Amino acid sequence: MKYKAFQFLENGYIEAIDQRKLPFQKEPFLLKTSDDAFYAIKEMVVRGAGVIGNIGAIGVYLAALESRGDKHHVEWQSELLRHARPTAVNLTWAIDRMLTKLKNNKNGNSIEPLKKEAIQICEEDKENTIAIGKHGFLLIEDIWKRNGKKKVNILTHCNAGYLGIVDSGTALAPIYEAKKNGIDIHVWVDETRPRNQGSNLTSWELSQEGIEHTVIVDNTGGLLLQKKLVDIVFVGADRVTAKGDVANKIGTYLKALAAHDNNVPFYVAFPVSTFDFLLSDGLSEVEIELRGEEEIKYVHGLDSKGNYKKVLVTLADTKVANYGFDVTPNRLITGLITEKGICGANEDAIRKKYLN
Ligand code: RUB
Repeated sequence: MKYKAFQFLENGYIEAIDQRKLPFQKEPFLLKTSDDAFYAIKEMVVRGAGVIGNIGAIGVYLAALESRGDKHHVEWQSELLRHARPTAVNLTWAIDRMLTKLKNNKNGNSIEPLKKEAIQICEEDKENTIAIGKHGFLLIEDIWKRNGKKKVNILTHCNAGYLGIVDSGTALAPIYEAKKNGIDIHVWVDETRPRNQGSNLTSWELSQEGIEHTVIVDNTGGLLLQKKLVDIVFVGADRVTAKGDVANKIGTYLKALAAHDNNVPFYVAFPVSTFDFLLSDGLSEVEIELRGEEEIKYVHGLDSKGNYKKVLVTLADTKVANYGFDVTPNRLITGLITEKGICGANEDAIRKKYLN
């Protein structure tokens, strides 16, 4: 099975694109053990809620591969994988699915059933993101028709494209669909400090697809929204509560506030597996990942001679705080796009659509 962010190899191992090196180098990262999968998630070799879930599931399969039939090893490694990163619910969701498969597997060898289940999870994401693209596209098409078929300007934050979820992305899926349907689009890409998923990954993806885009620093969105240079905002999600609060990359909330203040529609796109129906109030209940100081203190890139460099951008002993995610309250969100369609970000609409 071959996806844009990773592929299953003939020998049973997995090869992922090392996202830490994009857009400057496209290098493979080989996953042979469940520890490799843990490392890849923790160190953000791979990232994005969907792909974290996929690699988590693959990690459980790799644990079976290395276990010599020891079920406890698979269970132990699964618990390690579950805690590799805390905010995206897709990781724990995928691990639970794999553990259920392991528990229900009655014939001794669990390697093949677990491999099949991991592939099944990836295939479902693939189908779901195609559907998300089609639903979200209707919103872009509507704006395009209403503005006299002029260019549609879209703002996005972080990377919720095919590097984040196989194989069409979530926030970027409607954009890919619009391009396919010949609609003139332009994407404002938030740089997304500190790890620059926007300037490094989203801009790389959009370049690969030939989609016009402009990278902006994270504080620019407010001005663009005030000046009516943005028609619609699409972001992804790491965890969505039963009342529609959304945890996503740090800075998402500020974009939602600015969009709300300027009456610009703000949509969140994600597969149903990103819902955490056990939670209600996102701000008090979602665990926000705190990451290391290095990500803020250093930036990575090429120098004028084209050499890859890591550069300190603050005094080495300066205190920094690196919150990875924030929570956008449902009142700021125009709608939620999943594979099942679009609904309001409120408890009633969500219950009606997903829990009945
Ligand atoms: C990624 C991020 C993405 C969501 C949705 O954060 O916040 O917007 O995970 O991703 P990080 P997707 O880079 O820290 O993992 O829709 O691609 O699953």
